[in-house]
Amino acid sequence: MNQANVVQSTAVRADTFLDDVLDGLSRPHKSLPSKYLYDERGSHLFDQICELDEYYVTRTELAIMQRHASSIAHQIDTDVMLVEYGSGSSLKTRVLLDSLSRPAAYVPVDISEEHLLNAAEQLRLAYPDLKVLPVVADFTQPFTLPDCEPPASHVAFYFPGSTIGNFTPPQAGKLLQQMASMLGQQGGLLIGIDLQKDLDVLHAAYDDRDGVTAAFSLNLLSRINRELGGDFDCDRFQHHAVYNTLHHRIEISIVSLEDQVVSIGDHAIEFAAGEGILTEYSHKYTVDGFARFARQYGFQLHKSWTDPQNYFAVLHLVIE
Ligand code: AVI
Repeated sequence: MNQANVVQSTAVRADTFLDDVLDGLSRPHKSLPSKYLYDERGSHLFDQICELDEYYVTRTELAIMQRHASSIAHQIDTDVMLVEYGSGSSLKTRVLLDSLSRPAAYVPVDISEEHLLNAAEQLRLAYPDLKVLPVVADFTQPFTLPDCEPPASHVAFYFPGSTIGNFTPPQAGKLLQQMASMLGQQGGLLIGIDLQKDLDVLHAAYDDRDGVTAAFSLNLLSRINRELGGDFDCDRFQHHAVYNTLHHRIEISIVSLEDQVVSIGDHAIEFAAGEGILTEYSHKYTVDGFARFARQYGFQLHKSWTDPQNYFAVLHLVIE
Protein backbone atom coordinates (compact mmCIF):
# COMPACT_ATOMS: atom_id res chain seq x y z
CA MET A 1 0.00 0.00 0.00
CA ASN A 2 0.98 3.62 -0.40
CA GLN A 3 2.90 4.70 2.70
CA ALA A 4 1.74 8.28 2.14
CA ASN A 5 -1.75 7.16 3.15
CA VAL A 6 -0.56 6.26 6.63
CA VAL A 7 -0.80 8.86 9.34
CA GLN A 8 2.15 8.45 11.69
CA SER A 9 1.03 10.10 14.87
CA THR A 10 3.23 9.06 17.76
CA ALA A 11 6.78 7.79 17.47
CA VAL A 12 6.91 4.30 18.96
CA ARG A 13 9.95 3.99 21.23
CA ALA A 14 11.41 0.49 21.40
CA ASP A 15 14.19 1.44 23.82
CA THR A 16 11.76 1.97 26.68
CA PHE A 17 11.15 -1.78 27.05
CA LEU A 18 14.30 -2.28 29.17
CA ASP A 19 13.57 0.81 31.29
CA ASP A 20 9.98 -0.31 31.88
CA VAL A 21 11.04 -3.87 32.80
CA LEU A 22 13.74 -2.73 35.24
CA ASP A 23 11.41 -0.14 36.74
CA GLY A 24 8.58 -2.68 37.21
CA LEU A 25 10.84 -5.38 38.66
CA SER A 26 12.50 -3.06 41.15
CA ARG A 27 9.23 -2.07 42.82
CA PRO A 28 8.21 -3.54 46.18
CA HIS A 29 5.24 -5.17 44.39
CA LYS A 30 6.77 -6.27 41.12
CA SER A 31 4.77 -5.58 37.95
CA LEU A 32 5.23 -5.41 34.19
CA PRO A 33 3.11 -3.39 31.73
CA SER A 34 0.60 -5.64 29.98
CA LYS A 35 1.29 -4.08 26.58
CA TYR A 36 4.54 -6.08 26.46
CA LEU A 37 2.59 -9.35 26.41
CA TYR A 38 1.84 -8.75 22.72
CA ASP A 39 5.00 -9.47 20.75
CA GLU A 40 4.60 -11.72 17.70
CA ARG A 41 4.39 -14.93 19.76
CA GLY A 42 2.20 -13.28 22.41
CA SER A 43 -0.23 -12.01 19.77
CA HIS A 44 -0.37 -15.47 18.26
CA LEU A 45 -1.08 -17.01 21.69
CA PHE A 46 -3.74 -14.39 22.34
CA ASP A 47 -5.44 -15.38 19.05
CA GLN A 48 -5.45 -18.96 20.40
CA ILE A 49 -6.97 -17.78 23.70
CA CYS A 50 -9.81 -16.20 21.72
CA GLU A 51 -10.62 -19.64 20.28
CA LEU A 52 -10.73 -21.45 23.63
CA ASP A 53 -14.00 -22.92 24.90
CA GLU A 54 -13.38 -21.32 28.28
CA TYR A 55 -12.70 -17.84 26.88
CA TYR A 56 -16.29 -16.72 26.23
CA VAL A 57 -15.30 -13.07 25.60
CA THR A 58 -14.56 -13.04 21.87
CA ARG A 59 -17.40 -15.24 20.66
CA THR A 60 -19.94 -13.57 22.93
CA GLU A 61 -19.09 -10.08 21.72
CA LEU A 62 -19.13 -11.26 18.10
CA ALA A 63 -22.56 -12.86 18.62
CA ILE A 64 -23.90 -9.59 20.08
CA MET A 65 -22.55 -7.66 17.10
CA GLN A 66 -24.05 -10.15 14.63
CA ARG A 67 -27.42 -10.32 16.33
CA HIS A 68 -27.82 -6.55 16.74
CA ALA A 69 -25.81 -5.34 13.75
CA SER A 70 -28.52 -3.21 12.18
CA SER A 71 -29.63 -1.63 15.45
CA ILE A 72 -25.99 -0.85 16.36
CA ALA A 73 -25.24 0.56 12.91
CA HIS A 74 -28.42 2.64 13.10
CA GLN A 75 -27.08 4.49 16.17
CA ILE A 76 -23.87 5.34 14.38
CA ASP A 77 -25.63 6.57 11.25
CA THR A 78 -24.43 7.60 7.78
CA ASP A 79 -21.41 9.72 6.76
CA VAL A 80 -19.55 8.69 9.87
CA MET A 81 -15.80 8.57 10.33
CA LEU A 82 -15.51 5.27 12.19
CA VAL A 83 -12.32 5.26 14.27
CA GLU A 84 -11.37 1.87 15.68
CA TYR A 85 -9.08 1.60 18.72
CA GLY A 86 -7.10 -1.37 17.41
CA SER A 87 -6.05 -2.64 14.00
CA GLY A 88 -9.46 -3.69 12.76
CA SER A 89 -8.35 -7.23 12.04
CA SER A 90 -11.27 -8.85 13.87
CA LEU A 91 -14.51 -10.23 12.49
CA LYS A 92 -16.48 -7.76 14.66
CA THR A 93 -15.18 -4.88 12.56
CA ARG A 94 -16.46 -6.49 9.40
CA VAL A 95 -19.86 -7.13 10.93
CA LEU A 96 -20.08 -3.42 11.75
CA LEU A 97 -18.77 -2.26 8.37
CA ASP A 98 -21.20 -4.59 6.59
CA SER A 99 -24.11 -2.91 8.34
CA LEU A 100 -23.10 0.75 8.05
CA SER A 101 -24.59 2.61 5.15
CA ARG A 102 -22.21 5.09 3.51
CA PRO A 103 -19.41 5.44 6.09
CA ALA A 104 -17.25 8.48 5.17
CA ALA A 105 -14.04 6.73 6.25
CA TYR A 106 -12.75 3.93 8.42
CA VAL A 107 -9.72 4.78 10.58
CA PRO A 108 -7.99 1.90 12.39
CA VAL A 109 -5.49 3.10 15.04
CA ASP A 110 -2.75 0.79 16.25
CA ILE A 111 0.77 1.01 17.62
CA SER A 112 1.99 -1.98 15.58
CA GLU A 113 2.56 -0.58 12.09
CA GLU A 114 3.04 -3.91 10.34
CA HIS A 115 -0.09 -5.45 11.82
CA LEU A 116 -2.09 -2.27 11.11
CA LEU A 117 -1.04 -1.98 7.47
CA ASN A 118 -1.72 -5.66 6.80
CA ALA A 119 -5.19 -5.40 8.32
CA ALA A 120 -5.87 -2.15 6.42
CA GLU A 121 -4.86 -3.80 3.15
CA GLN A 122 -7.20 -6.73 3.79
CA LEU A 123 -10.06 -4.32 4.47
CA ARG A 124 -9.36 -2.33 1.30
CA LEU A 125 -9.59 -5.53 -0.70
CA ALA A 126 -12.83 -6.56 0.98
CA TYR A 127 -14.41 -3.05 0.83
CA PRO A 128 -13.13 -1.38 -2.35
CA ASP A 129 -15.47 1.62 -1.92
CA LEU A 130 -14.43 2.31 1.66
CA LYS A 131 -11.82 4.96 2.50
CA VAL A 132 -9.42 3.18 4.87
CA LEU A 133 -7.10 5.67 6.60
CA PRO A 134 -4.84 3.86 9.10
CA VAL A 135 -3.14 5.83 11.87
CA VAL A 136 -0.01 4.45 13.55
CA ALA A 137 -0.32 5.68 17.12
CA ASP A 138 -0.39 4.70 20.77
CA PHE A 139 -4.07 5.37 21.34
CA THR A 140 -3.55 5.90 25.06
CA GLN A 141 -2.08 9.27 24.02
CA PRO A 142 -3.93 11.98 22.07
CA PHE A 143 -3.55 11.54 18.30
CA THR A 144 -4.67 13.50 15.25
CA LEU A 145 -7.59 12.27 13.19
CA PRO A 146 -6.93 12.22 9.45
CA ASP A 147 -8.71 14.56 7.02
CA CYS A 148 -11.18 12.98 4.68
CA GLU A 149 -12.87 14.31 1.58
CA PRO A 150 -15.83 14.82 1.50
CA PRO A 151 -15.73 15.50 5.24
CA ALA A 152 -17.53 13.16 7.65
CA SER A 153 -20.61 14.53 9.40
CA HIS A 154 -19.48 13.06 12.74
CA VAL A 155 -17.00 10.71 14.37
CA ALA A 156 -17.71 7.42 16.13
CA PHE A 157 -15.04 5.67 18.14
CA TYR A 158 -15.17 1.89 18.22
CA PHE A 159 -13.31 0.20 21.10
CA PRO A 160 -14.20 -3.51 21.06
CA GLY A 161 -12.82 -6.54 22.88
CA SER A 162 -13.25 -5.27 26.46
CA THR A 163 -9.70 -3.94 26.19
CA ILE A 164 -10.83 -1.05 28.41
CA GLY A 165 -10.93 -3.66 31.20
CA ASN A 166 -7.15 -4.02 31.05
CA PHE A 167 -6.75 -0.41 32.18
CA THR A 168 -6.87 0.65 35.84
CA PRO A 169 -9.80 2.98 36.60
CA PRO A 170 -7.56 6.11 36.50
CA GLN A 171 -6.08 4.99 33.16
CA ALA A 172 -9.53 4.15 31.77
CA GLY A 173 -10.82 7.53 32.96
CA LYS A 174 -7.94 9.34 31.27
CA LEU A 175 -8.66 7.48 28.03
CA LEU A 176 -12.38 8.30 28.17
CA GLN A 177 -11.54 11.94 28.84
CA GLN A 178 -9.21 12.01 25.84
CA MET A 179 -11.88 10.39 23.68
CA ALA A 180 -14.48 12.90 24.83
CA SER A 181 -12.23 15.82 23.98
CA MET A 182 -11.49 14.40 20.51
CA LEU A 183 -15.18 13.77 19.74
CA GLY A 184 -17.42 16.63 18.68
CA GLN A 185 -20.90 17.08 20.14
CA GLN A 186 -22.31 14.77 17.46
CA GLY A 187 -19.81 12.03 18.23
CA GLY A 188 -20.22 8.75 20.04
CA LEU A 189 -18.36 5.79 21.43
CA LEU A 190 -19.22 2.15 20.80
CA ILE A 191 -17.42 0.08 23.40
CA GLY A 192 -17.33 -3.58 24.45
CA ILE A 193 -17.20 -4.32 28.18
CA ASP A 194 -16.99 -7.64 29.98
CA LEU A 195 -19.63 -8.11 32.68
CA GLN A 196 -19.40 -9.46 36.24
CA LYS A 197 -20.33 -13.13 36.41
CA ASP A 198 -19.89 -16.46 38.14
CA LEU A 199 -16.36 -16.82 39.51
CA ASP A 200 -15.86 -20.32 38.09
CA VAL A 201 -16.55 -19.02 34.59
CA LEU A 202 -14.04 -16.22 35.10
CA HIS A 203 -11.33 -18.42 36.59
CA ALA A 204 -11.62 -20.95 33.78
CA ALA A 205 -11.46 -18.16 31.17
CA TYR A 206 -8.17 -16.86 32.57
CA ASP A 207 -6.57 -20.18 33.51
CA ASP A 208 -7.67 -22.64 30.83
CA ARG A 209 -7.09 -26.36 31.09
CA ASP A 210 -4.78 -26.49 28.04
CA GLY A 211 -2.45 -23.89 29.54
CA VAL A 212 -2.70 -21.46 26.62
CA THR A 213 -3.25 -18.47 28.92
CA ALA A 214 -0.34 -19.65 31.07
CA ALA A 215 1.89 -19.81 27.97
CA PHE A 216 0.70 -16.31 27.00
CA SER A 217 1.73 -14.95 30.43
CA LEU A 218 5.05 -16.77 30.63
CA ASN A 219 5.96 -15.65 27.12
CA LEU A 220 6.66 -12.27 28.67
CA LEU A 221 9.62 -13.80 30.51
CA SER A 222 10.83 -15.48 27.29
CA ARG A 223 10.49 -12.13 25.53
CA ILE A 224 12.69 -10.49 28.17
CA ASN A 225 15.24 -13.29 27.67
CA ARG A 226 15.16 -12.88 23.88
CA GLU A 227 15.15 -9.11 23.63
CA LEU A 228 16.88 -7.92 26.78
CA GLY A 229 19.37 -10.69 27.53
CA GLY A 230 17.49 -12.09 30.51
CA ASP A 231 17.97 -15.58 31.93
CA PHE A 232 14.50 -16.36 33.32
CA ASP A 233 13.86 -20.10 33.63
CA CYS A 234 10.13 -20.32 32.82
CA ASP A 235 9.86 -23.68 34.60
CA ARG A 236 10.60 -21.91 37.87
CA PHE A 237 7.63 -19.56 37.46
CA GLN A 238 3.87 -20.15 37.25
CA HIS A 239 0.88 -18.32 35.77
CA HIS A 240 -1.64 -17.26 38.43
CA ALA A 241 -5.10 -15.75 37.79
CA VAL A 242 -7.42 -14.78 40.63
CA TYR A 243 -10.61 -12.71 40.82
CA ASN A 244 -10.51 -9.77 43.22
CA THR A 245 -14.12 -9.43 44.39
CA LEU A 246 -13.53 -5.99 45.91
CA HIS A 247 -12.19 -4.41 42.72
CA HIS A 248 -14.18 -6.66 40.34
CA ARG A 249 -11.17 -7.72 38.34
CA ILE A 250 -9.11 -10.70 37.34
CA GLU A 251 -5.53 -10.17 38.50
CA ILE A 252 -2.93 -12.08 36.54
CA SER A 253 0.57 -12.58 37.85
CA ILE A 254 3.63 -14.71 37.21
CA VAL A 255 4.68 -16.30 40.51
CA SER A 256 8.18 -17.43 41.40
CA LEU A 257 8.16 -21.07 42.56
CA GLU A 258 11.35 -20.67 44.63
CA ASP A 259 13.87 -18.17 45.97
CA GLN A 260 15.99 -17.23 42.97
CA VAL A 261 18.04 -14.50 41.32
CA VAL A 262 17.45 -13.66 37.65
CA SER A 263 19.81 -11.57 35.49
CA ILE A 264 18.69 -9.09 32.86
CA GLY A 265 21.88 -7.86 31.22
CA ASP A 266 23.98 -6.52 34.09
CA HIS A 267 21.05 -6.30 36.48
CA ALA A 268 20.28 -8.94 39.12
CA ILE A 269 16.67 -9.30 40.26
CA GLU A 270 15.84 -11.28 43.40
CA PHE A 271 12.65 -13.29 43.79
CA ALA A 272 11.33 -14.90 46.95
CA ALA A 273 9.36 -18.15 46.69
CA GLY A 274 5.70 -17.22 46.10
CA GLU A 275 6.50 -13.67 45.02
CA GLY A 276 4.49 -12.51 42.01
CA ILE A 277 4.96 -10.14 39.09
CA LEU A 278 1.61 -8.53 38.30
CA THR A 279 1.16 -8.51 34.51
CA GLU A 280 -2.52 -7.79 33.86
CA TYR A 281 -5.81 -6.63 35.26
CA SER A 282 -9.05 -7.50 33.51
CA HIS A 283 -11.87 -5.47 35.04
CA LYS A 284 -15.45 -6.72 34.93
CA TYR A 285 -18.28 -4.22 35.03
CA THR A 286 -22.02 -3.84 35.21
CA VAL A 287 -23.72 -1.79 32.49
CA ASP A 288 -24.95 0.74 35.06
CA GLY A 289 -21.58 0.90 36.79
CA PHE A 290 -19.75 1.58 33.55
CA ALA A 291 -22.35 4.18 32.52
CA ARG A 292 -21.83 5.96 35.87
CA PHE A 293 -18.08 5.81 35.42
CA ALA A 294 -18.21 7.16 31.85
CA ARG A 295 -20.53 9.96 32.92
CA GLN A 296 -17.71 11.51 34.93
CA TYR A 297 -15.88 12.04 31.64
CA GLY A 298 -18.76 13.57 29.69
CA PHE A 299 -20.44 10.46 28.23
CA GLN A 300 -24.05 9.44 28.54
CA LEU A 301 -25.28 5.88 27.94
CA HIS A 302 -27.50 5.95 24.87
CA LYS A 303 -28.12 2.25 24.24
CA SER A 304 -26.69 -1.13 25.24
CA TRP A 305 -26.88 -4.69 23.92
CA THR A 306 -26.05 -7.88 25.79
CA ASP A 307 -26.11 -11.64 25.19
CA PRO A 308 -28.75 -13.94 26.73
CA GLN A 309 -26.39 -14.97 29.56
CA ASN A 310 -25.45 -11.36 30.33
CA TYR A 311 -21.78 -12.16 29.97
CA PHE A 312 -20.79 -9.19 27.83
CA ALA A 313 -22.19 -5.83 26.75
CA VAL A 314 -21.73 -3.46 23.85
CA LEU A 315 -22.54 0.13 24.83
CA HIS A 316 -23.22 3.20 22.74
CA LEU A 317 -22.24 6.31 24.67
CA VAL A 318 -22.74 9.85 23.45
CA ILE A 319 -21.37 13.18 24.58
CA GLU A 320 -23.71 14.76 27.13
C1 AVI B 1 -7.20 -8.18 25.60
N1 AVI B 1 -7.97 -8.39 26.81
C2 AVI B 1 -9.33 -7.89 26.64
C3 AVI B 1 -7.91 -9.76 27.35
C4 AVI B 1 -8.82 -9.88 28.61
O1 AVI B 1 -9.72 -10.71 28.59
O2 AVI B 1 -8.65 -9.09 29.53
C5 AVI B 1 -6.49 -10.14 27.69
C6 AVI B 1 -6.34 -11.54 28.23
N2 AVI B 1 -5.40 -11.92 29.07
C7 AVI B 1 -5.52 -13.21 29.32
N3 AVI B 1 -6.57 -13.66 28.67
C8 AVI B 1 -7.08 -12.64 27.96
